[in-house]
Amino acid sequence: MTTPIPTLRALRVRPVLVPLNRPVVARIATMTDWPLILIDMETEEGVTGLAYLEPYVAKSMRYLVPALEDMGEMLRGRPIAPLEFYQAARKSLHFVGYEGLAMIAASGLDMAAWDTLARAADLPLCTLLGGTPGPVRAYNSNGLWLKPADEVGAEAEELLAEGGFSGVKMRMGRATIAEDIAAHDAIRQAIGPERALMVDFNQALDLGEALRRCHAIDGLGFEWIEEPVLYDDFSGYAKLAAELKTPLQIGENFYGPRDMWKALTANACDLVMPDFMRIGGVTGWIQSAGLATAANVPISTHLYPEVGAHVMRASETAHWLEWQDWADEILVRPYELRDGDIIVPDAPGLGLAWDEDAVARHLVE
Ligand code: SMN
Ligand code: MG
Repeated sequence: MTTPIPTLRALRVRPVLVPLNRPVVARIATMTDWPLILIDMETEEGVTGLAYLEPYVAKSMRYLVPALEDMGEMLRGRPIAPLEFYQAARKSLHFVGYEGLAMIAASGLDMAAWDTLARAADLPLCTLLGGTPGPVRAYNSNGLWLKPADEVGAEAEELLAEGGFSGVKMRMGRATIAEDIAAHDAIRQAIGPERALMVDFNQALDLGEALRRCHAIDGLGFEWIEEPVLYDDFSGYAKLAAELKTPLQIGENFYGPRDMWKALTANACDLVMPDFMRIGGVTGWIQSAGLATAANVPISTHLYPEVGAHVMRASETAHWLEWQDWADEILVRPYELRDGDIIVPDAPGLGLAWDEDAVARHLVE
């Protein structure tokens, strides 16, 4: 062996809570702050890998932080091997849940392990995965929550201008279809006919209402319709996918690649967008990207734009990266945006560094 693989010494795990510039107002929840769990994977050799989790619910950090610390303890002294760590982490908690919090903790460990390995190899993560650093097409998902129609046009223009984006995502699920369509009309008026517009219902509807609303918006030229019904109602999704012209998008609530396989074999969607803390980190993503390639289904990312940018450079059916800036507050150098693309930096690993002053300000004691 020519390159020594570093050995895990300890995991440092810190919960922080950062303010959101534009509060999340969706049918699923309203959020003004955003929890982040910072994971530093320290090795005996001095290389430290960094990753974060964003588990939505601040209180959940009280359970996830000790779970991660236990995983670090369990793996202490072992050479950094992301797949083996992922399997050991999942096995350690499978009696109390193969999905949910257990999977989220394993995913955080996995992302840190991949960053550590890539830093030790002195390669960008995407290079280690078979790709190259470079641009990834992104849409801005940083707003257009459930606001009145007279407020969303100006916000859509702002969102496009934040990075020269060629796409934005709006949310639907207002009290009436008429209000949802009025919001769409205002946004389309503001962004013009060429830009991609995605719509996310955040699981707001029952199947009857989803059939009504999705048919009502089916001719509006949306890039995709996302999660109109409960995330695991694959038979409902199969019915919607069969009826609609607009591509149906799901996947942020797939817990592991097997969920994606079930959705694809049930014809429950046209597009997939796994989330890194639920799909199983980088390991789960790469396995899922293989499924998407085999099924010839476009794959997009959900949250985690930095990890997303790397894996998209190594995914054959890469579609759209979801961009938001929710972790920027604690990052020294958020990734650059150029003409609607996010740029993967030519730096070892993910190339992240914590802004320790900001971390100290937002640390949850
Ligand atoms: C979403 C993400 C994070 C918080 C609320 C809603 C949404 C998305 O489902 O796809 O961005
Ligand atoms: Mg969504």
